Amino acid sequence: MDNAMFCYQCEQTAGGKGCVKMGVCGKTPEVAALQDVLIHSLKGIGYYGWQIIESGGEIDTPTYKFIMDTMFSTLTNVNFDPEHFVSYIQEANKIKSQLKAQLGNKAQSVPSAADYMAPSTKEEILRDAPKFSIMADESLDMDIRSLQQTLIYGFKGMAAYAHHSLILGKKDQEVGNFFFKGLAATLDKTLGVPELLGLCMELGKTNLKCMEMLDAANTSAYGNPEPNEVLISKKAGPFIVISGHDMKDLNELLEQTEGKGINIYTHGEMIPAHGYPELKKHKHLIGNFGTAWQNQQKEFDNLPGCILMTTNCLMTPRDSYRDRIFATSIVGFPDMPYIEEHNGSKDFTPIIKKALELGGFKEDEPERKIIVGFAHNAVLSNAGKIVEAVKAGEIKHFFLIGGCDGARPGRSYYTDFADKTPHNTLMLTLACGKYRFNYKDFGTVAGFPRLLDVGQCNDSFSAIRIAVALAEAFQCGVNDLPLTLVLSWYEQKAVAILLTLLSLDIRNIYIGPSLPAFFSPNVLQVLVEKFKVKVISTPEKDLEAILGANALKS
Ligand code: SF4
Ligand code: SF3
Repeated sequence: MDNAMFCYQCEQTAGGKGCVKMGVCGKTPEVAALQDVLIHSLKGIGYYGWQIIESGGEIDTPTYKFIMDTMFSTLTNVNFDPEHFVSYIQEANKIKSQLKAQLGNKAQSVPSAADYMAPSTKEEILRDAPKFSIMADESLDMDIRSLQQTLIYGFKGMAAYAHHSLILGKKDQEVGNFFFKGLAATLDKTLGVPELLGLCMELGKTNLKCMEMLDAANTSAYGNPEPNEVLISKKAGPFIVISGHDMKDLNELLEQTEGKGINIYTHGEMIPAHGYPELKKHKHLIGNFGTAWQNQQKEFDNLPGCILMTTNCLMTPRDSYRDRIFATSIVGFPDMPYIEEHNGSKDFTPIIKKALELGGFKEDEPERKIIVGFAHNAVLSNAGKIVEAVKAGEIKHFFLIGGCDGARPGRSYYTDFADKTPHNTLMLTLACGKYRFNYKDFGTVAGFPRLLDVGQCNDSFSAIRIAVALAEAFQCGVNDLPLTLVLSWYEQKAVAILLTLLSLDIRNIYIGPSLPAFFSPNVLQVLVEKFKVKVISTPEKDLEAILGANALKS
């Protein structure tokens, strides 16, 4: 195959336009091409699945699971292993044949793209792949392409949430059905800009439902998060660092390491685990190691313990820790040891053995701690106090500083922004962007820490729930609250969340550090004019615009 690839799905895309030779994330042209074929195959599955749903039929759980897992696997920094994608593509062929058989002779005007069957070997698939590259159809209107890709990326994000829910036994038919409807729509040449924009809003609404399901899945399995201090310094002894977003993997790992003299540290987006009663009850869930994903190569360098990657964000491992990093679930990297699931459970023995062999940290560091665990239940049990503090003028404004971190220098905006927020304001944080400033002491306001961490990107529902409850308490709309959303986007879960916020008609969202390359100028104009989306400028200018010139002095 030639070396061309095209991917512009994440914020760090090359030159702000698209990765064309090699992904900035480390994705190879081979993996990019296989992902293009997989996504194309999923569109065809979407077509047949939607026909079945429309004619009154149902989609079975294995097919639902396949869509969620495979879409999630194509998210940035999840899976770099060509072999995983070849087997997903082969499975997609089988599923499509089954759906065709299930539909029988009810199929109507089947678009030829829906009938695509990938060849069986990797070499043959790669020969086919250029036809399915994002830019393959040069005649496609740029706004249509932009909205089709926005839908696909929103689906990837929502697939991650649906995947996590399903792992904990929760599935939703409306959410599942919308995947088929939306994927089918990306093959429908009759849809114009208004229809595709409508589908993006429908995706946003469906994603809210999906995130609510995930919240219910997590809280019913592990209890409602409660404020808890987390150790962020090292303790002597063997250890395993668990990264990603999967609470079930963490729970199983905690159970299998109980009494074995191994400490478990969370990493990155796993830190909110320390708020869940059923997880924090394990004493050897000792603390959190390291910071956000983009620092992992430096932080894992020569680590005397093991790392388990349960989801994103994985970077190309350095040789100094290649022998001690493990993948599971939808994560993959060529030659990286992989922990399989058998009958709903996993055997972490190889990681446990290796962690004991490596011996761990030699001594304790001086203790440092931070607080996590302010999800909706913890915040809203204080709603009365918060409302009173706002009425008494003690809390003047709320900021939700949410989203992902990344390597771009422009991301220092969020730390500077947090530093410059006045003392009579309260900050809520979400996702991994908080690592840039969550170790700082921002003091208190009205008896609350000024920085309250709501959780992972997976907990965005919590933030929405808090905003809606505050709006009810003040008898106003969310847009009339003294609340500003300042978002940093990096990967496709942020796309799904942005669509959810827009579908709720939340205005004046600040977004950065740069805009998605897949938004065409016209699509961007709609976002700016209709939803008043704002691109970040400088913390001073933005804070002044939000609070007024005098507020900054307080
Ligand atoms: Fe480039 Fe991002 Fe695509 Fe990786 S995921 S290839 S960095 S656009
Ligand atoms: Fe972070 Fe990868 Fe998005 Fe879950 S872990 S927020 S970037």
